Amino acid sequence: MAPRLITIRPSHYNEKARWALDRFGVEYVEEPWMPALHFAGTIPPGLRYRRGQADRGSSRFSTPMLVTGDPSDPLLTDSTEIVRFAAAQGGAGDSFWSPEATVLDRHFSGRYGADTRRLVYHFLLPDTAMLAELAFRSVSPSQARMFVRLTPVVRKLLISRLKVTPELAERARTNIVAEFAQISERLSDGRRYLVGDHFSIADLSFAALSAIVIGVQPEEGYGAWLPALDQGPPGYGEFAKQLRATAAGAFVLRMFADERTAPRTPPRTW
Ligand SMILES: N[C@@H](CCC(=O)N[C@@H](CS)C(=O)NCC(=O)O)C(=O)O
Repeated sequence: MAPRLITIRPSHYNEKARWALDRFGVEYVEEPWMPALHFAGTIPPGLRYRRGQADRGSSRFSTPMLVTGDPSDPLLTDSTEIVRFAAAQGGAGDSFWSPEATVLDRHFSGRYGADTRRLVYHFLLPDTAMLAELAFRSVSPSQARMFVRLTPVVRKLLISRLKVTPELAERARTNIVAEFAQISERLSDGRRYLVGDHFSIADLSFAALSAIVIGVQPEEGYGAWLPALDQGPPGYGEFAKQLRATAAGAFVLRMFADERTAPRTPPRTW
């Protein structure tokens, strides 16, 4: 049986895993969820295989989770672990995991990924109609209807769990702008990739974890649906355009255009 990838469909950590599985040609079946409802998908394998670890920004039952079907390593519960699994299957060379690229991945997957998520939640959570569209474009109609009914509760839960306050969202915005300035500076010598002259985990990680603040569209390569820049709440589109105008923003879009193999499960039409 093909591995099962349990996701919060629009999430950037999930895009990181999906990108690697698609790129390295691993067959899998995605089981998409909306936030909070994902526990119905992740708790059974998490308990069964006694895996999963909470960290500052996620629970023990966070996504992505990959049920591999391999008795020696049946459940992978972290995006970088899933990239490792995919890269090993696809025979990625050592340059994909150079020490420098690995350190950058750890950095992007830590506070940076939490900052991009917090800011996007800050933009989107007040917009009930947008959340409904996101649900119907991400998961089955019955799950989306349940998400719509539960939106007030899920919104409260996310705000308190992920500390989506105006002050911390503002701090996240400042951090993201600083990160983009640093990456733009790194690219200013004309290099095509963040480390060396090959695509590595650093490029994949930075592009995937930045995609939600840049609003990368499915036709630009994102493996799920995100609101269009002129459709989402104003702050979302304006900030995305500001970032797209930087060298780091152009780099993210180029990584999706050149290095993102088509996703196995295309985004839904509504
Ligand atoms: N370190 C984890 C973080 C993943 C993460 O934060 N996942 C979020 C989606 S954006 C999640 O599933 N949150 C729900 C939860 O923690 O239960 C990874 O890289 O896989």
